Amino acid sequence: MERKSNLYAMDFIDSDHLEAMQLERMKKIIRHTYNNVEFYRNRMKKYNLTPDSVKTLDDVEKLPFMVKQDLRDTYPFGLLAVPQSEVVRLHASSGTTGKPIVVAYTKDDLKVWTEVVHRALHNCGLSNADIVQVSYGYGLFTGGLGAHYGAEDLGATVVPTSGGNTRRQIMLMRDFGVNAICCTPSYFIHLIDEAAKTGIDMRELPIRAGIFGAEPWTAGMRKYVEENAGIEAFDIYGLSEIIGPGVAIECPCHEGLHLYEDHFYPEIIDPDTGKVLPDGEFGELVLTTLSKYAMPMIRYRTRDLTRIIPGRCACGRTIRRIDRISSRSDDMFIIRGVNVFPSQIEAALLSVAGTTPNYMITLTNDKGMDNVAVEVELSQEKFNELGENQAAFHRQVSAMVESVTGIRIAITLVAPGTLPRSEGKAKRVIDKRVRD
Ligand code: DLL
Repeated sequence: MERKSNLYAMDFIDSDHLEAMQLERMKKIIRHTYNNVEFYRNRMKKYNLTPDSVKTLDDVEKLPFMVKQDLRDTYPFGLLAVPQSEVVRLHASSGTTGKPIVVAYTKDDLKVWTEVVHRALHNCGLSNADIVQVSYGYGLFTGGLGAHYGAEDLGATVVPTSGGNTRRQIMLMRDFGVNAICCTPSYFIHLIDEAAKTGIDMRELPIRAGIFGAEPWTAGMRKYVEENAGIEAFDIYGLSEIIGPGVAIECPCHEGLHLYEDHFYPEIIDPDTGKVLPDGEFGELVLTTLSKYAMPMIRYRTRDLTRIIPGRCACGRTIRRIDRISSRSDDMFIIRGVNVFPSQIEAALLSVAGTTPNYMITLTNDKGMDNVAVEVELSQEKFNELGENQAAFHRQVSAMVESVTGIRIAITLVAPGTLPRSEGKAKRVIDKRVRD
């Protein structure tokens, strides 16, 4: 009981105490990383920095950024800051070249992760009285296990369905009287549609909350799920590099996402210049992990665009809020919770002989759910060879794209010379998504 009230009290900490805690943790994690990660030490040296260069929180601005490419360059364990014997868990998320990026956790790191997800779910009004279905994928993706341990720590009854097998998910929701679900917003829309097909109206089930994240979603989508399922939808944010889900979450005021600043130090920068921007201005979110020791991230550029919302939330929590994340400053897009880079699609297409580098990716959205379609030109030879009999080749290309990206993508094979050519940089992605 006491642990719990201390835990929740952190959300209401006054800013002096918070900053003192952040600085102490910041200094410790920088020293730890400097001492244990050669890659990071070399980078600091390049800028004539040592751990002693950081004496105040503002000094953090002197430190170099870390980026996703750093994780790729050091794949798989080059950023480990503890001996492998202290690592108890690995997760991974998809990368541009087929190689994932890998993240590692010590036992204590997992406790931090569990704590933030526990706080996040409590923040949404959930408690040990609730039955929580976790339909984020379990496995290398951080969604499933991250939500799972946090919900268990809260004392909720967890139904670990993972993703997929949609009809069974609906049956269990109904039979177990599930009150809350954790999944991607696009999967929840699919659940609503499938339920309707079997004659089940979600509004009549006991489910009252959805903890949705892992991909951008809009106000329109919120309205749709709230109306069609009779639930309250909460936006949860996170990324593997930082910890997984639980970096930030909405409270019942739904005026932005409270960021767990005692564990993740946020900055907003101008993505072009790298300059730190004041609260209220939109830019790229940069995070420093203050209490994660296996693979700390120092000034990690998330590529997610948002702002720190100035002022205090009506719920009384003092930890600051970020705005809903609506877009990214790189070309990664997220389809059904899966991170996809155009270069992955390109690599998959070109690994099948008979396709050409002339392809076009089109992103659309429907009911707030993102979709991707790909057109690719065949080589003249292949085109002639196949004639009307494209089906088998089409299956081959589709299977390759699915195996590289992890999602099924609609592929259209087109005749040579069909797609528009560009005189400058090729425009490979047409984004027709409507954002509200
Ligand atoms: O998606 C972790 C997660 C799991 C978050 C479950 C929330 C719920 P990654 O696969 O590494 O980790 O993808 C991280 O997903 O940089 C954002 O671009 C995007 N993202 C995550 N949550 C949200 C959100 C997980 N609520 C990347 N809104 C991040 C918008 C989000 N984008």
